[in-house]
Amino acid sequence: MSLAVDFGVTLTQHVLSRQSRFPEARGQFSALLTQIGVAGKLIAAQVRRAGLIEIWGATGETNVQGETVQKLDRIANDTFIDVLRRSGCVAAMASEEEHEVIEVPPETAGGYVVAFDPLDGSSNIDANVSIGTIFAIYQRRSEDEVLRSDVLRPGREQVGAGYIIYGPSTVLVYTDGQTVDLFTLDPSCGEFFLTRENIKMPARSKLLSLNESNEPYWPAWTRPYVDHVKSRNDAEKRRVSSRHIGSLVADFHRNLLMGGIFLYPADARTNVGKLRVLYECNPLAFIAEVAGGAASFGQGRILDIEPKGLHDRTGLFIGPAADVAEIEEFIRRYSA
Ligand code: FDP
Repeated sequence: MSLAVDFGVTLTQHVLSRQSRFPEARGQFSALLTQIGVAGKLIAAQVRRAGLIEIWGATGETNVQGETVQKLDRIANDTFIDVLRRSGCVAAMASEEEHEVIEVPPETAGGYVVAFDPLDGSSNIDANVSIGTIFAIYQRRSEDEVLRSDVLRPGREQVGAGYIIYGPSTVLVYTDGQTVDLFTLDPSCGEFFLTRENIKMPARSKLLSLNESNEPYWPAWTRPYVDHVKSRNDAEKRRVSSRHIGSLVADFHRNLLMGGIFLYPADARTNVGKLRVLYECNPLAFIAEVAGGAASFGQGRILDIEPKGLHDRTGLFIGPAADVAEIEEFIRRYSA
């Protein structure tokens, strides 16, 4: 009789089992996801110790977007870059924290390109609120030197995407374009185990996530849409509750599991929106679509945006497909 405890399937076992479905696969995608898991564990360890070793707070610098850089932003960025650079799987990276494309020397370059936000929701760090790393994976296009077109491409070309949330537990969610699967870190043995398979987004929203204090800057359709959602009443049994953390990745994760719509419209302050196409919107949009949901910039799919710059921004509406379609309808009606 075996006395081994069955902890279940690890992240590496799961990605390797997927790889066996593709006879031509060389194992590099599986290795890359395993390495992303390693980076996630290293970042999670730092996040957990942050208060103890005084790495809360700002570095005193601002990043390429003019935002305050938190010490943990810098640590997460450097950790992710270091692990992926040594992985042998990656030719180039784009990070929220870096001006330019990060190239990997040809001797150690691999077949993938990764765009990432090392620590999303960083204005929440000092309050011990959930934050996370978001990543998008593309197959390298160029053969010799890395080109900007390896990185500046529409999200529909992603071959994988995911995020790691550092919350009450550390979870890693990823899609390979077939299913969305969730792994939870067991801190006692330092391993991610599969805890939810083939996640599907609930068909209609029960939750509404947006920053309502931006109302003075909203485009004309937003207030009527929000009123319309709030007017779903008890008689319809579809009352909606407000849930907004202010960490996109954590808001998205909760909405994915529980059914919610997240909105961040392009508003009068910039006319282009706040959230970044390459490493925030694209990976979450890919996950949303594979889970049966949708993501729009108002006039079309997030995944069809052709980015011009590494740090391009957009409006984002992401959640159940019916709710995203309803927002697009409001936008059409108010711009006619
Ligand atoms: P943060 O500025 O704290 O890093 O894009 C980053 C982001 O957080 C998202 O995670 C979050 O949803 C959004 O910005 C919050 O912006 P507002 O404060 O303007 O609502």
